[in-house]
Amino acid sequence: MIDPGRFVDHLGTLGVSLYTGVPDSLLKEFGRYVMATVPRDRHLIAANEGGAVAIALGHHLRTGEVPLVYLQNSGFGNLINPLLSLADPDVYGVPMVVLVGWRGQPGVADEPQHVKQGRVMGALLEGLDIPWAVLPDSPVDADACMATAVRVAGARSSPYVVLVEKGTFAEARLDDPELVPPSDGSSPGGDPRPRDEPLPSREQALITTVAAIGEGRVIVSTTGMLSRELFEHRERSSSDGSADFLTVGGMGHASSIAFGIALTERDREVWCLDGDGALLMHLGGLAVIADRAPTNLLHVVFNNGVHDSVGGQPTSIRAVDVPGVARALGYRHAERTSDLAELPDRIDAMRERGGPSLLEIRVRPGNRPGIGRPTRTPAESKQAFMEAIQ
Ligand SMILES: Cc1ncc(C[n+]2csc(CCOP(=O)(O)OP(=O)(O)O)c2C)c(N)n1
Repeated sequence: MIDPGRFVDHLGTLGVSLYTGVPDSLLKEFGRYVMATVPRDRHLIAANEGGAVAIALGHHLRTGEVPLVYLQNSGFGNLINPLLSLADPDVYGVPMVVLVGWRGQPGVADEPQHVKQGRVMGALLEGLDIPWAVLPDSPVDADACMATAVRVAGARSSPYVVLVEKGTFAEARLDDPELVPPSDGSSPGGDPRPRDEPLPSREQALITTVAAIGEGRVIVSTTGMLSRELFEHRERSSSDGSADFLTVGGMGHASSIAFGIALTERDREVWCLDGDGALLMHLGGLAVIADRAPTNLLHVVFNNGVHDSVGGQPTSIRAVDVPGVARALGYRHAERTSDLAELPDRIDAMRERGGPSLLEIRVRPGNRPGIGRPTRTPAESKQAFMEAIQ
């Protein structure tokens, strides 16, 4: 296993001076070390993976240095566009190392949404004509691998992808007094919320919301823990979850999926249950929703300020007025609460006024350990969903 501290320190000696990406559970310990030690202006959590490539590209244009982009392979599709049409040696030729958490690696059990992406990674990289390697899990070999990655990226003026298998990184040791704190004295990691604001958990807020929404409505839930909590809640309470569409992959697209349904589902409410990281990832979709203004589209954002599902890394939502953004993009109504007691009334008000309408619920980061995972296959869930909403 590799000590994240050793790994990041070594990257520093290789001249890597900027880190940007979207967090991944396989890279959680690497990310924890980066968050704790790299100054805020040298570590940016991007809204989506393509944005990370663009930030890295801009950094290179200004400094000539080799930046590092990190992500989970689910997000690889998001970065192919700027990678091929900007950074590639056939276009501008911009060196960068791209560290990719390899979910769904063949031979390693994983959830259905990761299996195909994991299986095609090698072939995909070959097809894209991008040099790549798998990070060895011995520290010395890993150092050599990263030295090659930085050298080849620089020599070819090209991105270089390094795939990271499950269990490669050991726990980050952050109690070392030698650790350099971020230069402005603030840690970008951790819970970004004021400590004195009492907030419900996402799971409590979700259960209260679903009860207030009631039976017979269409629900589209976002990627990550929230969909698992919804699934588990349905199982536990024996309530029918057939009209729930769990967006297990495609992070950031739950609201557009709900929109696609709402466009031809005029008689039934369509509820999107979203996360703040997901909302930011493809925020432009809200303008498209607002432009057509389906009155049955009702959007609830569970805002914990972090990418809770992959380790709790902060999103950039902290200073964002979410209802204000929704209204500015054309939603007819948008509000905020963190009070579960008033949630039923808020939900009723949304349906009475009609959509597109957004409710931001402020919740605290964190989840209960051991939350269940969908037991039906995605294909079975799709079938049940389509039958339920006919
Ligand atoms: C395109 C893409 N990028 C990254 C991921 C990995 N991932 C899964 S859930 C998640 C965090 C979601 O954060 P948020 O929407 O704020 O919801 P929370 O987990 O905090 O409830 C991430 C980064 C993914 N599945 N797809």
